[in-house]
Amino acid sequence: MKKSKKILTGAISLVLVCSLASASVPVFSAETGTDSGVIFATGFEDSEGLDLFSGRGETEVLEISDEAVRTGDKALCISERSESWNGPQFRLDDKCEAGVEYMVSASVKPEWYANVSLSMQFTDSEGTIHYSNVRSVQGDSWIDFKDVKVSFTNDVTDVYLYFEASDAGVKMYLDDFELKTAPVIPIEQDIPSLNKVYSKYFKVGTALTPSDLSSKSFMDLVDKHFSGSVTVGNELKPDYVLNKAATQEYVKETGDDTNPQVSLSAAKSVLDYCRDNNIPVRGHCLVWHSQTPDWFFKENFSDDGDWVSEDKMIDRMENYIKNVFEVVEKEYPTIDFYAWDVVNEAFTDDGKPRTAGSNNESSGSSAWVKVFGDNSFIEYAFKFAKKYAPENCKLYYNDYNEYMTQKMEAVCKMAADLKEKGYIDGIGMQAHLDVGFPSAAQFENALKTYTETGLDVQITELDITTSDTSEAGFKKQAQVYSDIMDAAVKYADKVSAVVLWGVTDENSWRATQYPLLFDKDFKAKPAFYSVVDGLEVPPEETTTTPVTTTTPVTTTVVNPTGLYGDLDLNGVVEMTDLTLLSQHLIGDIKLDSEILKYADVTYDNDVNLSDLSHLKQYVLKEKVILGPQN
Ligand code: 9MR
Repeated sequence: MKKSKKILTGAISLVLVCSLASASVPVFSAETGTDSGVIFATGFEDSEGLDLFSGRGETEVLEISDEAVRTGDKALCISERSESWNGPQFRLDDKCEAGVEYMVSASVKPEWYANVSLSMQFTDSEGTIHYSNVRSVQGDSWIDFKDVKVSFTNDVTDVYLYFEASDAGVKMYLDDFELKTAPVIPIEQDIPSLNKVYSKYFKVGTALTPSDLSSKSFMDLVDKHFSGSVTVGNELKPDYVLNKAATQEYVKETGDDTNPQVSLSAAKSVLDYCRDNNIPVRGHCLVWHSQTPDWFFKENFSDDGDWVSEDKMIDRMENYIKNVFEVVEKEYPTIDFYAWDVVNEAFTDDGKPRTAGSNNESSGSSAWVKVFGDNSFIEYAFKFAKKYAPENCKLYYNDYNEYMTQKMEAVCKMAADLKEKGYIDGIGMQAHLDVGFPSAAQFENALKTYTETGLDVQITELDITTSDTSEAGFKKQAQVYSDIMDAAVKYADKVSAVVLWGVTDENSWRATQYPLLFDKDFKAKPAFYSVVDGLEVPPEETTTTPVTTTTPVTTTVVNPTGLYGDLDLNGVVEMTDLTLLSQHLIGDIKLDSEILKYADVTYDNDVNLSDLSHLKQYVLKEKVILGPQN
C-alpha cells in the first residue's frame, strides 16, 4: 500500500481520554501495579499487547518474540518492514478523550543503527490525514521514550500513535509500552497576572498550538497571564492554510491556476479557544520563504511543474491574501484579528534579499526571490493585505535579528517606503534572544530606531535562551528579561504588544535552553518575578451584587420574531448572534427556519455572507439598520 505523507512541523501530542470504566481496553497490569492514571500498559508477555497493535503498512509481521527484550521474557517484534513509515500503531481516539493530556512511555530497539520516531497520525475535519513527529532518537540499542506528552483535539478523528524507523528494512522491537493520563499540576494563583500588570502599557500574549490546549495547567497559565494576545504558533502559516487538493480541483473545474484555495482547519481548535475566550489574535503569517510548499510557486500547482512567471505569482499572491482574509472574516467574525504579519523574515542579517530557491531544498532560500528576482514581492504583499484586511487590523513586517545594523537599515528603509504608500502599520521584532547576545542596550537601540519610523512596534516572539542552568544562570536570564521589558515600557507609547513565544520551557521550540518565564512544572521562574517586580498590580475588578427587592423584576421580553439579528432570541442583538450566524453559514450548526428569517438582516430573501457582514457592522456599532427598513 502506498501512503503519501504530510509531515507537520509543529509539535503534536496525543491524548487519550479515558474513562477507565468505559474503556474497552484491558487495564494493565502486574508491571505497573495499581497506578490509577494508567490506561494501558503491556510488557508483551502475552498476546494482550499484540492485540492492540497493528502494522501501518501491508508487509509488516507483528509477533511476540524473545529475540530481544527490554524487561521480562518477551517483546513485540516487527519484521518485514518495507517502508520507513512501517511499524506498529496503536489507536488512541477509541480509548481516550480529546482535549486531555496523556503520557506515553515505551522502549524501542532497531535491529541496527537507525533514527526511531514516536509519531502520530490523525484525520482533520476536511478528511486530510496528517502525520506528526512527536519525538525522534537515534541509536542501535534500546531507546527509552519516557512520559512523552501526547494529546489530540476534538476536531480530529482516527488518531494513532506509532513507531517508525528511518531505515525501511530494519526490524524493530517494542517493549514496556505504557499510556497514562498526565497529572494536572495546579498553577500558582498568588502571583500577579503578567497581562494585567502591563495592561496600561501594551497587550501581553503568547503563541499557542493545538496540543497546548490539552494541558489544563498550561491553559490556566495562558488564561491568567497571556490573554492579551494569542499567535497561532504554526497553523496559520501557508503550509497549513494552503489546501493543495482543493487548489488543484479548482484548476480542473475552472481552468484558472491563480486562485490558491485555503482552509483554517488546522488552526480551528486554537481559534475556537480565542473566540470563546475573547482573546485578540495576531495573524502569523501571510508571505514567508519558510513553511510554504513549493507547489504554490509551480505551474499547475504541481510539485514538479516549472516555476511560474512573476505576473502569475502576483495574481496567486493577491488571491491567497484575499482568500485568507475572507475565510477568517467568514469563520471567525467575532475574533479581533488586530494584527497580521504580512511578510516574515525577508532580509538576511546583512540587509540583502535571501538566496533565490526552494527553502524546502536549501534551508534559508526563498521561492519568492526565485520568482521575483529580488525583494519586490514585499510591496505587493502589503498592497494586497491593505486592500483586503479589515480596517481595524494592523499590518506588520516581522523578522528576527533586527538589531543587526544592516538588517535594521534595510527594514527601516522598506518600512519608510511602505509607510509613504500607506500600506504598513508596524514592525514586529521577533526577539529570539540569548542571555549573551545581543545586549539589552543593543536591543533597546533597535527598538528605539523602529519607533522613530513613526510606525507601531510589537515584540512578537520573545524568548531568551540560557545554557547556564545554575541559579546564577537563571538570575542572569531574569536580568536580561527585565531589561528588555523595561525597554518596551520606555517606548510604550509606540509599542502595542509583547508576545512570548510559548509559556513553559518544556513546550518551547528551544526547550533545551530554558528560554521562557515558566518551568516544566508550570512554576514561575526568576525571569517571571523580574518582569513583574516593581509594577503596580491593578485592583481586581469588583462585581457589585445587585440589590434585590421583594418585587420580582419583570424583564420586557422583546418579541423575538420582531427583532432582526437576534438569533438566540434573548432580546438583544450582540456578538453571540454573530457567532451563531457564522456557525450556520459554515455548516457547523443549522439554524431553525423560523429563526433564520431574522438572520436575513439585509432583507433580500437570502441568508448569506452579506448578512454576516451587515450584522457585524451593526454589532460593532458601525451600521444601525437591520431588517425590513434596509
Ligand atoms: O515555533 C515554530 C516551530 O514550532 C516550527 O517548527 C518552526 C518552523 O518554521 O517555526 C516556529 O516558529 C517560528 C516563527 O514562525 C517565525 N520566527 C521563528 C519562530 C521559531 O522558529
